[in-house]
Amino acid sequence: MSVLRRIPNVIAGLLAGFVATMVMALLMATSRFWLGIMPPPEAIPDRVAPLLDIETFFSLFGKYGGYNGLKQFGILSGLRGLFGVGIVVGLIYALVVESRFSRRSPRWLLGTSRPALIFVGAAVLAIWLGLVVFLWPVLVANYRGLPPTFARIVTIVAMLLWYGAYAATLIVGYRFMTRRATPEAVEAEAGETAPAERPLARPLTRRGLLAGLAGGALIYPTYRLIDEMYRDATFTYDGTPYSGDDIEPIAPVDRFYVVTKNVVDPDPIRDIWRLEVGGHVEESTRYGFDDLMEFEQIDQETTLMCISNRIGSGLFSNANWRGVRMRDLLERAGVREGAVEVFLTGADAYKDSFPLEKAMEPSTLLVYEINGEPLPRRHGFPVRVIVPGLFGEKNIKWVTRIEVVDHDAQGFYEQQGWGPNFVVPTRSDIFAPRAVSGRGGFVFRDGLQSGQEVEIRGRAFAGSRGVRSVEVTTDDGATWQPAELYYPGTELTWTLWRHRWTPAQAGEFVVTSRATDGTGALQSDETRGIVPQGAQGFHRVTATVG
Ligand SMILES: Nc1nc2c(c(=O)[nH]1)N[C@H]1C(S)=C(S)[C@@H](COP(=O)(O)O)O[C@H]1N2
Ligand SMILES: [Mo]
Repeated sequence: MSVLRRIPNVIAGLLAGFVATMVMALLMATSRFWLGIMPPPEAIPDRVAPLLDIETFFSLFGKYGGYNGLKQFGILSGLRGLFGVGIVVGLIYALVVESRFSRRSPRWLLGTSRPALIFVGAAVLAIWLGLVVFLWPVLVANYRGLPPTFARIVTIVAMLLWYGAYAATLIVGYRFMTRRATPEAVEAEAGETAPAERPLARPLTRRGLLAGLAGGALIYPTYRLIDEMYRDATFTYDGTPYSGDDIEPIAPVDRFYVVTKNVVDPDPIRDIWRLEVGGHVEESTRYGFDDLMEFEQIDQETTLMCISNRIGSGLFSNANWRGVRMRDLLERAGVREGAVEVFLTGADAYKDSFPLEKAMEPSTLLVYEINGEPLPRRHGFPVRVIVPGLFGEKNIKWVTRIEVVDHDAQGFYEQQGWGPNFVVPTRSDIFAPRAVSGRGGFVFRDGLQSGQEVEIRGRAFAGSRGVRSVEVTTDDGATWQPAELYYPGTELTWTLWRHRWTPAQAGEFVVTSRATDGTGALQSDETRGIVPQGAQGFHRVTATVG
Protein backbone atom coordinates (compact mmCIF):
# COMPACT_ATOMS: atom_id res chain seq x y z
CA MET A 1 0.00 0.00 0.00
CA SER A 2 1.46 3.34 -0.94
CA VAL A 3 2.12 5.75 1.84
CA LEU A 4 0.47 8.51 -0.15
CA ARG A 5 -2.85 6.73 0.06
CA ARG A 6 -2.57 6.61 3.80
CA ILE A 7 -2.09 10.31 4.27
CA PRO A 8 -5.73 11.36 4.62
CA ASN A 9 -6.28 8.55 7.13
CA VAL A 10 -3.19 9.58 8.98
CA ILE A 11 -4.56 13.11 9.18
CA ALA A 12 -7.87 11.80 10.47
CA GLY A 13 -5.90 9.80 13.06
CA LEU A 14 -3.88 12.84 14.11
CA LEU A 15 -7.02 14.92 14.39
CA ALA A 16 -8.86 12.26 16.36
CA GLY A 17 -5.79 11.94 18.60
CA PHE A 18 -5.81 15.69 19.16
CA VAL A 19 -9.52 15.85 19.95
CA ALA A 20 -9.22 12.86 22.31
CA THR A 21 -6.23 14.46 24.05
CA MET A 22 -8.17 17.70 24.44
CA VAL A 23 -11.04 15.82 26.07
CA MET A 24 -8.56 14.08 28.38
CA ALA A 25 -6.75 17.34 29.19
CA LEU A 26 -10.02 19.05 30.04
CA LEU A 27 -10.97 16.17 32.33
CA MET A 28 -7.56 16.29 34.00
CA ALA A 29 -7.74 20.05 34.49
CA THR A 30 -11.24 19.72 35.92
CA SER A 31 -10.22 16.95 38.32
CA ARG A 32 -7.17 18.89 39.40
CA PHE A 33 -9.04 22.14 39.84
CA TRP A 34 -12.02 20.88 41.83
CA LEU A 35 -10.99 17.53 43.24
CA GLY A 36 -7.29 18.12 43.74
CA ILE A 37 -6.25 15.03 41.82
CA MET A 38 -2.66 15.21 40.62
CA PRO A 39 -2.42 14.77 36.82
CA PRO A 40 0.68 13.27 35.16
CA PRO A 41 2.10 16.59 33.87
CA GLU A 42 2.41 17.56 37.51
CA ALA A 43 3.18 14.11 38.89
CA ILE A 44 6.04 13.22 36.55
CA PRO A 45 8.27 16.20 37.44
CA ASP A 46 7.55 15.56 41.13
CA ARG A 47 8.50 11.94 40.70
CA VAL A 48 11.70 12.81 38.86
CA ALA A 49 12.94 15.71 41.03
CA PRO A 50 14.09 13.56 43.98
CA LEU A 51 16.00 11.31 41.56
CA LEU A 52 18.28 14.17 40.51
CA ASP A 53 21.49 14.74 42.40
CA ILE A 54 21.93 18.18 43.96
CA GLU A 55 24.44 19.24 41.32
CA THR A 56 22.08 18.44 38.44
CA PHE A 57 19.20 20.00 40.37
CA PHE A 58 21.09 23.29 40.71
CA SER A 59 22.48 23.22 37.18
CA LEU A 60 18.86 22.94 35.98
CA PHE A 61 18.04 25.99 38.12
CA GLY A 62 20.72 27.80 36.15
CA LYS A 63 19.42 26.55 32.83
CA TYR A 64 15.74 27.32 33.39
CA GLY A 65 15.95 30.43 35.54
CA GLY A 66 15.82 29.18 39.11
CA TYR A 67 13.45 26.82 40.90
CA ASN A 68 10.40 28.57 39.49
CA GLY A 69 11.75 28.35 35.96
CA LEU A 70 12.50 24.66 36.44
CA LYS A 71 9.03 24.02 37.84
CA GLN A 72 7.44 25.68 34.80
CA PHE A 73 9.69 23.72 32.48
CA GLY A 74 8.59 20.52 34.24
CA ILE A 75 4.88 21.24 33.82
CA LEU A 76 5.28 22.38 30.21
CA SER A 77 7.25 19.24 29.36
CA GLY A 78 4.52 17.19 30.98
CA LEU A 79 1.83 18.92 28.91
CA ARG A 80 3.87 18.54 25.75
CA GLY A 81 4.39 14.86 26.53
CA LEU A 82 0.67 14.41 27.12
CA PHE A 83 -0.21 15.93 23.74
CA GLY A 84 2.69 14.22 22.01
CA VAL A 85 1.67 10.77 23.20
CA GLY A 86 -2.04 11.44 22.67
CA ILE A 87 -1.56 12.55 19.08
CA VAL A 88 0.94 9.81 18.20
CA VAL A 89 -1.39 7.12 19.56
CA GLY A 90 -4.12 8.59 17.32
CA LEU A 91 -1.81 8.39 14.33
CA ILE A 92 -0.83 4.78 15.00
CA TYR A 93 -4.51 4.03 15.52
CA ALA A 94 -5.26 5.21 11.96
CA LEU A 95 -2.42 3.09 10.63
CA VAL A 96 -3.73 0.04 12.47
CA VAL A 97 -7.22 0.62 11.07
CA GLU A 98 -5.67 0.59 7.62
CA SER A 99 -3.22 -2.22 8.29
CA ARG A 100 -3.35 -5.66 6.77
CA PHE A 101 -4.40 -6.96 10.18
CA SER A 102 -7.65 -5.07 9.80
CA ARG A 103 -8.02 -6.30 6.25
CA ARG A 104 -7.50 -9.86 7.32
CA SER A 105 -9.91 -9.54 10.21
CA PRO A 106 -13.16 -8.35 8.74
CA ARG A 107 -14.87 -8.18 12.12
CA TRP A 108 -15.55 -4.66 13.19
CA LEU A 109 -16.69 -3.82 16.67
CA LEU A 110 -18.04 -0.56 18.01
CA GLY A 111 -17.52 0.88 14.58
CA THR A 112 -13.84 0.11 14.35
CA SER A 113 -11.67 -2.78 13.29
CA ARG A 114 -10.89 -5.30 15.95
CA PRO A 115 -7.09 -4.89 15.68
CA ALA A 116 -7.49 -1.13 16.10
CA LEU A 117 -9.67 -1.63 19.13
CA ILE A 118 -7.16 -4.01 20.60
CA PHE A 119 -4.38 -1.53 19.87
CA VAL A 120 -6.09 1.39 21.67
CA GLY A 121 -7.11 -0.80 24.57
CA ALA A 122 -3.62 -2.19 24.96
CA ALA A 123 -1.94 1.21 24.54
CA VAL A 124 -4.17 2.85 27.11
CA LEU A 125 -3.84 0.01 29.60
CA ALA A 126 -0.07 -0.15 29.14
CA ILE A 127 0.30 3.60 29.68
CA TRP A 128 -2.00 3.48 32.67
CA LEU A 129 -0.23 0.52 34.23
CA GLY A 130 3.21 1.94 33.43
CA LEU A 131 2.31 5.25 35.04
CA VAL A 132 0.76 3.59 38.08
CA VAL A 133 4.02 1.71 38.63
CA PHE A 134 6.31 4.64 37.86
CA LEU A 135 4.28 7.26 39.72
CA TRP A 136 3.47 4.99 42.67
CA PRO A 137 5.27 7.13 45.29
CA VAL A 138 3.50 10.35 44.22
CA LEU A 139 0.03 8.89 43.67
CA VAL A 140 -0.64 9.69 47.33
CA ALA A 141 -1.05 13.35 46.43
CA ASN A 142 -4.44 14.91 46.84
CA TYR A 143 -4.49 18.68 46.94
CA ARG A 144 -7.83 18.66 48.76
CA GLY A 145 -6.31 16.72 51.63
CA LEU A 146 -7.50 13.14 51.16
CA PRO A 147 -5.02 10.95 53.05
CA PRO A 148 -2.66 8.68 51.06
CA THR A 149 -4.68 5.48 51.37
CA PHE A 150 -7.70 7.04 49.64
CA ALA A 151 -5.75 9.49 47.52
CA ARG A 152 -3.85 6.72 45.79
CA ILE A 153 -7.02 4.83 44.87
CA VAL A 154 -8.73 8.01 43.69
CA THR A 155 -5.74 8.94 41.52
CA ILE A 156 -5.45 5.48 39.99
CA VAL A 157 -9.17 5.36 39.17
CA ALA A 158 -9.09 8.92 37.82
CA MET A 159 -6.17 7.99 35.56
CA LEU A 160 -8.12 5.05 34.20
CA LEU A 161 -11.12 7.28 33.56
CA TRP A 162 -9.01 9.97 31.85
CA TYR A 163 -7.34 7.44 29.57
CA GLY A 164 -10.61 5.61 29.01
CA ALA A 165 -12.21 8.89 27.94
CA TYR A 166 -9.27 9.43 25.62
CA ALA A 167 -9.69 5.97 24.07
CA ALA A 168 -13.45 6.35 23.66
CA THR A 169 -13.08 9.78 22.07
CA LEU A 170 -10.37 8.52 19.76
CA ILE A 171 -12.52 5.64 18.54
CA VAL A 172 -15.69 7.68 18.20
CA GLY A 173 -13.82 10.65 16.74
CA TYR A 174 -12.03 8.63 14.13
CA ARG A 175 -15.24 6.83 13.25
CA PHE A 176 -17.00 10.18 12.93
CA MET A 177 -14.37 11.51 10.56
CA THR A 178 -14.28 8.50 8.27
CA ARG A 179 -16.73 6.31 6.43
CA ARG A 180 -16.14 2.66 6.63
CA ALA A 181 -15.82 1.07 3.24
CA THR A 182 -18.12 -1.95 3.40
CA PRO A 183 -17.12 -5.00 1.38
CA GLU A 184 -20.02 -4.16 -0.96
CA ALA A 185 -18.80 -0.64 -1.46
CA VAL A 186 -15.31 -1.90 -2.10
CA GLU A 187 -16.77 -4.30 -4.61
CA ALA A 188 -18.85 -1.64 -6.33
CA GLU A 189 -15.98 0.78 -6.55
CA ALA A 190 -13.54 -1.80 -7.82
CA GLY A 191 -11.82 0.13 -10.51
CA GLU A 192 -8.40 1.39 -11.11
CA THR A 193 -6.97 0.63 -7.64
CA ALA A 194 -6.35 -2.78 -6.20
CA PRO A 195 -8.59 -3.53 -3.18
CA ALA A 196 -5.56 -3.77 -0.92
CA GLU A 197 -4.83 -0.09 -1.57
CA ARG A 198 -8.26 1.28 -0.93
CA PRO A 199 -8.71 2.74 2.53
CA LEU A 200 -10.91 0.76 4.82
CA ALA A 201 -12.11 3.95 6.42
CA ARG A 202 -12.32 6.84 4.02
CA PRO A 203 -11.81 10.25 5.62
CA LEU A 204 -14.64 12.72 5.27
CA THR A 205 -13.26 16.22 4.87
CA ARG A 206 -16.20 18.16 6.24
CA ARG A 207 -16.54 15.97 9.29
CA GLY A 208 -12.79 16.18 9.84
CA LEU A 209 -13.08 19.95 9.94
CA LEU A 210 -16.01 19.71 12.32
CA ALA A 211 -14.14 17.42 14.68
CA GLY A 212 -11.12 19.70 14.49
CA LEU A 213 -13.32 22.62 15.44
CA ALA A 214 -14.82 20.69 18.34
CA GLY A 215 -11.34 19.83 19.60
CA GLY A 216 -10.29 23.44 19.13
CA ALA A 217 -13.30 24.62 21.09
CA LEU A 218 -12.15 22.54 24.06
CA ILE A 219 -8.92 24.53 24.18
CA TYR A 220 -10.73 27.47 25.70
CA PRO A 221 -12.18 25.92 28.89
CA THR A 222 -9.01 23.87 29.39
CA TYR A 223 -6.89 26.97 28.97
CA ARG A 224 -9.11 28.90 31.38
CA LEU A 225 -8.73 26.24 34.08
CA ILE A 226 -4.98 25.97 33.62
CA ASP A 227 -4.67 29.74 33.55
CA GLU A 228 -6.68 30.01 36.76
CA MET A 229 -4.36 27.52 38.46
CA TYR A 230 -1.31 29.21 36.96
CA ARG A 231 -2.37 32.47 38.54
CA ASP A 232 -2.60 30.61 41.81
CA ALA A 233 0.90 29.22 41.31
CA THR A 234 3.60 29.59 43.92
CA PHE A 235 5.92 31.52 41.61
CA THR A 236 5.11 34.81 43.28
CA TYR A 237 5.98 33.66 46.78
CA ASP A 238 8.17 30.55 46.71
CA GLY A 239 11.52 31.36 48.25
CA THR A 240 10.28 34.55 49.90
CA PRO A 241 12.72 35.46 52.68
CA TYR A 242 11.90 37.34 55.87
CA SER A 243 14.39 40.15 55.58
CA GLY A 244 14.79 43.86 56.04
CA ASP A 245 16.11 45.96 58.89
CA ASP A 246 12.78 45.65 60.73
CA ILE A 247 12.95 42.00 61.77
CA GLU A 248 10.56 41.39 64.65
CA PRO A 249 10.96 38.68 67.30
CA ILE A 250 7.77 37.03 66.04
CA ALA A 251 7.40 37.26 62.28
CA PRO A 252 4.06 38.63 61.13
CA VAL A 253 2.22 35.74 59.43
CA ASP A 254 2.24 37.39 56.02
CA ARG A 255 6.01 37.89 56.20
CA PHE A 256 7.00 34.45 57.50
CA TYR A 257 9.41 32.98 54.92
CA VAL A 258 7.97 30.54 52.38
CA VAL A 259 9.49 27.59 50.56
CA THR A 260 7.59 24.96 48.57
CA LYS A 261 8.34 22.36 45.93
CA ASN A 262 4.94 22.89 44.30
CA VAL A 263 3.76 24.78 41.27
CA VAL A 264 0.30 25.10 42.77
CA ASP A 265 0.19 24.42 46.50
CA PRO A 266 -2.43 22.13 48.04
CA ASP A 267 -5.69 23.76 49.03
CA PRO A 268 -7.10 21.21 51.48
CA ILE A 269 -10.70 21.25 52.62
CA ARG A 270 -10.64 20.84 56.37
CA ASP A 271 -13.51 18.37 56.47
CA ILE A 272 -11.98 16.21 53.76
CA TRP A 273 -8.49 16.37 55.20
CA ARG A 274 -7.43 13.38 57.32
CA LEU A 275 -4.24 12.46 59.10
CA GLU A 276 -3.25 8.81 59.01
CA VAL A 277 -0.97 7.26 61.59
CA GLY A 278 0.22 3.86 60.47
CA GLY A 279 3.10 1.61 59.54
CA HIS A 280 5.03 -0.06 62.32
CA VAL A 281 2.31 0.48 64.95
CA GLU A 282 -0.13 -1.67 66.89
CA GLU A 283 -3.17 0.12 65.58
CA SER A 284 -3.42 2.35 62.54
CA THR A 285 -5.58 5.39 63.12
CA ARG A 286 -7.10 8.12 61.00
CA TYR A 287 -7.82 11.50 62.51
CA GLY A 288 -10.11 14.24 61.35
CA PHE A 289 -9.30 17.82 62.26
CA ASP A 290 -11.63 17.89 65.27
CA ASP A 291 -10.19 14.64 66.62
CA LEU A 292 -6.93 16.47 67.25
CA MET A 293 -8.69 18.70 69.77
CA GLU A 294 -8.98 15.72 72.11
CA PHE A 295 -5.24 15.84 72.75
CA GLU A 296 -3.48 18.28 75.02
CA GLN A 297 -3.10 21.60 73.20
CA ILE A 298 0.42 23.02 73.15
CA ASP A 299 1.56 26.57 72.45
CA GLN A 300 5.14 26.74 71.38
CA GLU A 301 7.34 29.37 69.89
CA THR A 302 9.71 27.86 67.33
CA THR A 303 12.03 29.17 64.65
CA LEU A 304 12.15 27.44 61.28
CA MET A 305 15.01 27.70 58.83
CA CYS A 306 15.40 26.39 55.29
CA ILE A 307 18.52 24.37 54.51
CA SER A 308 19.04 26.74 51.54
CA ASN A 309 19.27 29.79 53.76
CA ARG A 310 22.58 31.37 52.79
CA ILE A 311 24.55 33.37 55.31
CA GLY A 312 22.98 36.84 55.39
CA SER A 313 19.71 35.64 53.85
CA GLY A 314 16.23 35.51 55.32
CA LEU A 315 14.87 32.02 54.71
CA PHE A 316 14.11 31.72 58.41
CA SER A 317 11.45 33.08 60.72
CA ASN A 318 10.11 32.70 64.21
CA ALA A 319 6.47 32.25 65.19
CA ASN A 320 4.10 30.98 67.84
CA TRP A 321 2.54 27.69 66.92
CA ARG A 322 -0.39 25.85 68.44
CA GLY A 323 -1.05 22.17 68.09
CA VAL A 324 -0.65 18.75 69.60
CA ARG A 325 2.34 16.57 70.33
CA MET A 326 3.23 14.01 67.69
CA ARG A 327 4.22 11.77 70.58
CA ASP A 328 0.66 11.67 71.89
CA LEU A 329 -0.61 10.34 68.57
CA LEU A 330 2.21 7.85 68.27
CA GLU A 331 1.63 6.60 71.79
CA ARG A 332 -2.04 6.12 71.11
CA ALA A 333 -1.19 4.11 67.96
CA GLY A 334 1.39 2.08 69.90
CA VAL A 335 4.82 2.08 68.25
CA ARG A 336 6.06 -1.46 67.66
CA GLU A 337 9.47 -2.84 68.53
CA GLY A 338 12.10 -2.15 65.88
CA ALA A 339 10.73 1.20 64.67
CA VAL A 340 13.45 3.74 63.93
CA GLU A 341 11.92 6.66 62.03
CA VAL A 342 8.74 8.46 61.17
CA PHE A 343 8.17 8.96 57.45
CA LEU A 344 5.73 11.77 56.74
CA THR A 345 3.66 12.59 53.70
CA GLY A 346 1.99 15.84 52.71
CA ALA A 347 -1.08 16.37 50.53
CA ASP A 348 1.36 17.29 47.74
CA ALA A 349 3.08 13.87 48.05
CA TYR A 350 6.10 15.64 49.58
CA LYS A 351 7.82 13.25 51.96
CA ASP A 352 10.44 13.44 54.63
CA SER A 353 11.57 11.50 57.64
CA PHE A 354 13.29 11.95 60.98
CA PRO A 355 14.32 9.68 63.82
CA LEU A 356 11.55 8.22 65.98
CA GLU A 357 13.41 9.58 68.98
CA LYS A 358 12.97 13.09 67.59
CA ALA A 359 9.30 12.42 66.86
CA MET A 360 8.81 11.42 70.50
CA GLU A 361 10.31 14.64 71.87
CA PRO A 362 7.58 16.71 73.51
CA SER A 363 8.44 19.70 71.31
CA THR A 364 7.73 17.90 68.04
CA LEU A 365 4.24 19.06 67.13
CA LEU A 366 1.42 18.84 64.66
CA VAL A 367 0.24 22.44 64.52
CA TYR A 368 -2.83 24.11 63.13
CA GLU A 369 -2.27 27.71 64.21
CA ILE A 370 0.43 30.29 63.66
CA ASN A 371 0.43 33.42 65.81
CA GLY A 372 -3.15 32.72 66.85
CA GLU A 373 -4.51 32.35 63.31
CA PRO A 374 -5.38 29.17 61.43
CA LEU A 375 -2.37 28.14 59.35
CA PRO A 376 -2.58 29.93 56.01
CA ARG A 377 -2.58 27.71 52.94
CA ARG A 378 1.03 28.47 52.06
CA HIS A 379 2.22 27.38 55.51
CA GLY A 380 0.42 24.04 55.46
CA PHE A 381 -3.29 24.39 56.19
CA PRO A 382 -4.88 22.66 58.02
CA VAL A 383 -2.00 20.93 59.85
CA ARG A 384 1.78 20.89 59.53
CA VAL A 385 4.68 19.38 61.42
CA ILE A 386 6.98 21.44 63.63
CA VAL A 387 10.19 19.64 64.48
CA PRO A 388 12.47 22.07 66.32
CA GLY A 389 16.16 22.00 65.55
CA LEU A 390 15.88 20.26 62.19
CA PHE A 391 15.91 22.17 58.91
CA GLY A 392 12.64 23.48 57.44
CA GLU A 393 12.29 20.65 54.95
CA LYS A 394 11.53 18.22 57.78
CA ASN A 395 8.60 20.40 58.86
CA ILE A 396 6.06 18.83 56.51
CA LYS A 397 3.19 21.08 55.50
CA TRP A 398 -0.34 19.83 54.68
CA VAL A 399 0.64 16.62 56.47
CA THR A 400 -1.66 13.66 55.73
CA ARG A 401 0.27 10.64 56.98
CA ILE A 402 2.71 9.69 59.69
CA GLU A 403 4.21 6.33 58.94
CA VAL A 404 6.34 4.65 61.54
CA VAL A 405 9.09 2.71 59.74
CA ASP A 406 11.75 0.22 60.76
CA HIS A 407 14.32 1.43 58.23
CA ASP A 408 15.93 4.65 57.02
CA ALA A 409 13.35 6.21 54.69
CA GLN A 410 14.49 9.11 52.53
CA GLY A 411 12.42 12.13 51.62
CA PHE A 412 12.12 14.45 48.63
CA TYR A 413 15.36 16.38 49.09
CA GLU A 414 17.28 13.79 51.06
CA GLN A 415 17.16 11.48 48.03
CA GLN A 416 18.99 14.15 46.05
CA GLY A 417 21.85 13.86 48.50
CA TRP A 418 21.12 16.55 51.10
CA GLY A 419 22.09 15.75 54.65
CA PRO A 420 22.48 13.20 56.16
CA ASN A 421 22.70 15.56 59.12
CA PHE A 422 19.72 17.94 59.21
CA VAL A 423 20.52 19.56 62.53
CA VAL A 424 20.66 23.34 62.18
CA PRO A 425 24.17 24.66 62.89
CA THR A 426 24.66 27.78 64.98
CA ARG A 427 24.71 31.06 63.11
CA SER A 428 24.38 34.76 63.69
CA ASP A 429 23.33 37.16 60.93
CA ILE A 430 23.28 40.95 60.93
CA PHE A 431 20.07 42.56 59.69
CA ALA A 432 20.52 46.22 60.65
CA PRO A 433 21.82 48.52 59.36
CA ARG A 434 20.79 47.06 56.04
CA ALA A 435 23.59 45.03 54.45
CA VAL A 436 23.73 44.18 50.77
CA SER A 437 25.85 41.59 49.09
CA GLY A 438 28.44 43.05 46.75
CA ARG A 439 31.41 41.71 44.83
CA GLY A 440 33.70 41.24 47.76
CA GLY A 441 31.00 40.14 50.20
CA PHE A 442 28.48 42.07 52.27
CA VAL A 443 28.62 45.82 52.75
CA PHE A 444 26.36 48.14 54.72
CA ARG A 445 24.18 49.77 52.12
CA ASP A 446 24.56 53.21 53.64
CA GLY A 447 27.87 54.70 54.73
CA LEU A 448 28.49 55.37 58.43
CA GLN A 449 29.87 58.53 60.00
CA SER A 450 32.81 58.59 62.39
CA GLY A 451 31.80 59.76 65.84
CA GLN A 452 28.19 58.82 65.18
CA GLU A 453 26.66 55.92 67.05
CA VAL A 454 25.10 53.12 65.05
CA GLU A 455 23.05 50.25 66.39
CA ILE A 456 24.00 46.93 64.84
CA ARG A 457 21.28 44.32 65.17
CA GLY A 458 21.13 40.71 64.25
CA ARG A 459 19.48 37.33 64.72
CA ALA A 460 21.31 34.33 66.11
CA PHE A 461 19.92 30.84 65.80
CA ALA A 462 21.14 27.51 67.12
CA GLY A 463 18.42 25.06 66.20
CA SER A 464 16.96 23.59 69.36
CA ARG A 465 20.04 24.30 71.45
CA GLY A 466 19.14 27.91 72.15
CA VAL A 467 21.50 30.87 72.06
CA ARG A 468 23.42 31.68 75.24
CA SER A 469 25.37 34.71 74.09
CA VAL A 470 26.43 36.73 71.08
CA GLU A 471 29.60 38.70 70.56
CA VAL A 472 30.34 41.40 68.02
CA THR A 473 33.59 42.55 66.46
CA THR A 474 34.07 45.76 64.52
CA ASP A 475 37.75 45.11 63.79
CA ASP A 476 37.47 41.86 61.89
CA GLY A 477 37.88 39.63 64.91
CA ALA A 478 40.77 41.32 66.73
CA THR A 479 38.49 42.09 69.66
CA TRP A 480 35.00 40.89 70.57
CA GLN A 481 32.37 42.67 72.63
CA PRO A 482 29.31 41.05 74.13
CA ALA A 483 26.09 42.00 72.37
CA GLU A 484 22.89 42.72 74.23
CA LEU A 485 20.26 40.02 73.73
CA TYR A 486 17.20 42.26 73.48
CA TYR A 487 15.03 39.30 72.57
CA PRO A 488 16.53 36.20 74.17
CA GLY A 489 13.81 33.86 72.87
CA THR A 490 13.75 30.26 74.03
CA GLU A 491 15.79 27.15 73.42
CA LEU A 492 13.79 26.58 70.24
CA THR A 493 13.96 30.07 68.80
CA TRP A 494 16.28 32.65 67.52
CA THR A 495 17.68 35.40 69.67
CA LEU A 496 17.70 39.01 68.54
CA TRP A 497 20.71 41.01 69.63
CA ARG A 498 22.08 44.52 69.32
CA HIS A 499 25.36 46.26 69.74
CA ARG A 500 25.96 50.00 69.77
CA TRP A 501 29.09 51.10 68.00
CA THR A 502 30.61 54.52 67.47
CA PRO A 503 33.33 54.36 64.83
CA ALA A 504 36.20 56.50 66.05
CA GLN A 505 37.69 57.32 62.68
CA ALA A 506 37.03 57.06 58.97
CA GLY A 507 37.99 53.92 57.04
CA GLU A 508 36.76 50.45 56.25
CA PHE A 509 35.78 48.13 59.07
CA VAL A 510 34.67 44.55 59.02
CA VAL A 511 31.78 43.96 61.36
CA THR A 512 30.70 40.46 62.28
CA SER A 513 29.17 38.48 65.10
CA ARG A 514 29.38 35.02 66.61
CA ALA A 515 26.98 33.12 68.81
CA THR A 516 27.45 30.58 71.55
CA ASP A 517 24.72 28.00 71.75
CA GLY A 518 22.98 26.68 74.84
CA THR A 519 25.50 23.88 75.24
CA GLY A 520 28.33 26.44 75.44
CA ALA A 521 29.66 25.65 71.98
CA LEU A 522 30.93 28.63 70.02
CA GLN A 523 29.68 29.10 66.48
CA SER A 524 32.12 27.50 64.03
CA ASP A 525 34.26 29.93 62.06
CA GLU A 526 34.51 27.44 59.24
CA THR A 527 32.65 28.50 56.15
CA ARG A 528 30.49 26.01 54.37
CA GLY A 529 27.94 26.35 51.59
CA ILE A 530 24.33 25.30 51.72
CA VAL A 531 25.05 21.95 50.01
CA PRO A 532 24.57 19.40 51.47
CA GLN A 533 23.96 20.26 55.15
CA GLY A 534 23.13 23.95 55.23
CA ALA A 535 25.34 27.02 55.30
CA GLN A 536 27.68 27.88 58.09
CA GLY A 537 30.03 30.81 58.61
CA PHE A 538 30.28 34.36 59.88
CA HIS A 539 28.20 37.09 58.34
CA ARG A 540 30.99 39.57 57.66
CA VAL A 541 29.83 43.02 56.67
CA THR A 542 32.15 45.79 55.56
CA ALA A 543 31.34 49.24 56.89
CA THR A 544 32.60 52.30 55.06
CA VAL A 545 33.00 55.04 57.63
CA GLY A 546 33.24 58.59 56.32
N1 LIG B 1 4.29 19.24 52.07
C1 LIG B 1 5.38 20.01 51.98
N2 LIG B 1 6.00 20.37 53.10
C2 LIG B 1 7.09 21.13 53.05
C3 LIG B 1 7.65 21.56 51.81
C4 LIG B 1 6.97 21.18 50.62
O1 LIG B 1 7.36 21.52 49.50
N3 LIG B 1 5.84 20.39 50.75
N4 LIG B 1 8.79 22.32 51.81
C5 LIG B 1 9.65 22.21 53.00
C6 LIG B 1 10.72 23.18 53.06
S1 LIG B 1 12.08 22.89 52.06
C7 LIG B 1 10.73 24.20 53.97
S2 LIG B 1 12.09 25.18 54.17
C8 LIG B 1 9.56 24.48 54.82
C9 LIG B 1 9.09 25.89 54.64
O2 LIG B 1 7.97 26.16 55.44
P1 LIG B 1 7.24 27.57 55.34
O3 LIG B 1 6.96 27.83 53.89
O4 LIG B 1 6.02 27.47 56.16
O5 LIG B 1 8.20 28.59 55.87
O6 LIG B 1 8.47 23.62 54.51
C10 LIG B 1 8.85 22.29 54.29
N5 LIG B 1 7.67 21.49 54.23
MO1 LIG C 1 13.78 24.27 52.73
